[in-house]
Amino acid sequence: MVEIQIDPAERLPGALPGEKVNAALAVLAEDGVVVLKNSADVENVDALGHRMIDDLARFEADHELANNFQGVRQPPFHPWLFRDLVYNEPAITISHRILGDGITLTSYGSNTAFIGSGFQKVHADSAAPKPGQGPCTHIVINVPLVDMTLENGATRYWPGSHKDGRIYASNRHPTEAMLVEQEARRPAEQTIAQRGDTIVRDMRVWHGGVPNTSSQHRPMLALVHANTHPGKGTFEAEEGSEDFWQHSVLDAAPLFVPKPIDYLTQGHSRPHLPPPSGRTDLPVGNDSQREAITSVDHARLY
Ligand SMILES: O=C(O)CCC(=O)C(=O)O
Repeated sequence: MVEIQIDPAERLPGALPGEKVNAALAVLAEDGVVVLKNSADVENVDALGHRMIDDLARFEADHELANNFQGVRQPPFHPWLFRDLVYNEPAITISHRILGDGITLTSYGSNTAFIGSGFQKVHADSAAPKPGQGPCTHIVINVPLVDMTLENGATRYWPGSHKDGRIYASNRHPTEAMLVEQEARRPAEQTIAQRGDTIVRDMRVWHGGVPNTSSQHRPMLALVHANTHPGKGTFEAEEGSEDFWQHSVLDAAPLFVPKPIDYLTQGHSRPHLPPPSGRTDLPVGNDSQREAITSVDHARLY
């Protein structure tokens, strides 16, 4: 996995030097994944990471830890919203260059490899773009909240698999034969990364969670950038945090929920709205939310 070192001064808006932007773009075009080393403040990572580990301990005292890899979500309210984690400037500079103007943050979720978790089915999170949709439609910024190691389940991915056009919106799982072919072309790697790093991934890349054999849960933020404006309400945030979800390049589409928000029982960060009456075949939410949600519908991948 290719790593690009980010100096603290380069974390400011627009401060990433052109040669590092170009290097990251070249790696994303070739591999589909790049790590921006030291691009976020470790103190903020640890503050949120400790809070999530505490939340998980409280939650699992009287709940089953199911829904592996979507995990238990991070608190979407102050003081747990950190600018350099949610709006990581080096990562935004790169996704903006690929996705173009008019990009939207459509989720504020997490993937947690629980202790003892197994393999997740290999999948891509998005399909090939249609003509006119640009080189790709979705990029995810993963922020590890603990160091990601072979033992605790650093995500497995197949470099270059985003160039294989045989993934469709209706079925984002490569077949066994496709995996054998891809493995021969370029074998799988794992996202070994440290606290303070951000992992930028073209969401067409084939990937999947792997077992966490360590004694600690492995939380990781998942921030989806889309090249569309899907309308408001693609993820839940608590009322009172409205001021936070503003950025000059990356629009955001939260549904603001009255306090106290029930963030621990959600799948990813999707709204908790009931389906329209009589319909059980559709994801929750209204029409525009459903459209946004189904375009990156992690829940259907399991
Ligand atoms: O948690 C992981 O390691 C991978 C999960 C993931 O990327 C996904 O569910 O799309």
